[in-house]
Amino acid sequence: MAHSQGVGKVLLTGTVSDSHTWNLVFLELFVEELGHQVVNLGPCVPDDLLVRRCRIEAPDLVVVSSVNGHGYVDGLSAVTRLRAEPELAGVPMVIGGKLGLDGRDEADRAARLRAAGFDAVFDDGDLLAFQRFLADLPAGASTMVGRPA
Ligand code: B12
Repeated sequence: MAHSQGVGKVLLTGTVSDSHTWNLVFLELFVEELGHQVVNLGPCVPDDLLVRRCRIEAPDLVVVSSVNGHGYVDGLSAVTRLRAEPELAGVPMVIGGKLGLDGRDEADRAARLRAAGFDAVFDDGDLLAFQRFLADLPAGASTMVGRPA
């Protein structure tokens, strides 16, 4: 597999209601294989904890994974909370996995997730598209205040 240039630190997280873990293990290995450093917060991460860890870790990218069918609702809550913090408003953030239960209104829900602040939505967990997104992300893309040069 061709390695993209590392973007730096990737913060990987499950959503607040989602207890699945193998998706996170897989993604951690996948992203590391592409040359990036990964901080894996694990499953069932509340929005406040995500915000706290973003402040501490200063990630270059936040990756949200959800497969339990509540990804749209949980993801909307997480991105709204993160974007409300001025110093985190510019951190690139993506979501993917199996985001809904019924497969209805997927395009509409993905558009709402983007409108709320996600930079990309990978429903059905499109790993090739995700790999392309990582390769295209400029190093130090985040605009966090206080980030070392
Ligand atoms: C194992 C499993 C469990 C185990 C989890 C154990 C563990 N430690 O993780 C247990 C038994 C605990 C469990 C519980 C539940 N589960 Co479950 N589970 C599964 C199962 C069989 C496999 C999941 C797995 O580990 N896959 C292996 C990993 C590596 O693959 P993955 O999860 O698909 O992730 C891949 C992609 O989605 C993608 N991806 C994921 N996230 C992201 C993010 C980005 C950015 C990108 C690009 C890609 C990406 O990359 C991954 C690798 O390819 C699936 C069915 C299936 N065959 O997929 C159901 C499944 C995920 N579970 C399901 C459900 C509904 C539940 C429960 C709600 C059941 C219940 N009523 O209690 C609970 C969830 C409770 C909760 N609070 O979250 C549903 C979800 C339905 C949906 N989304 O439409 C599924 C699909 C089963 C089904 N067909 O109904 N589950």
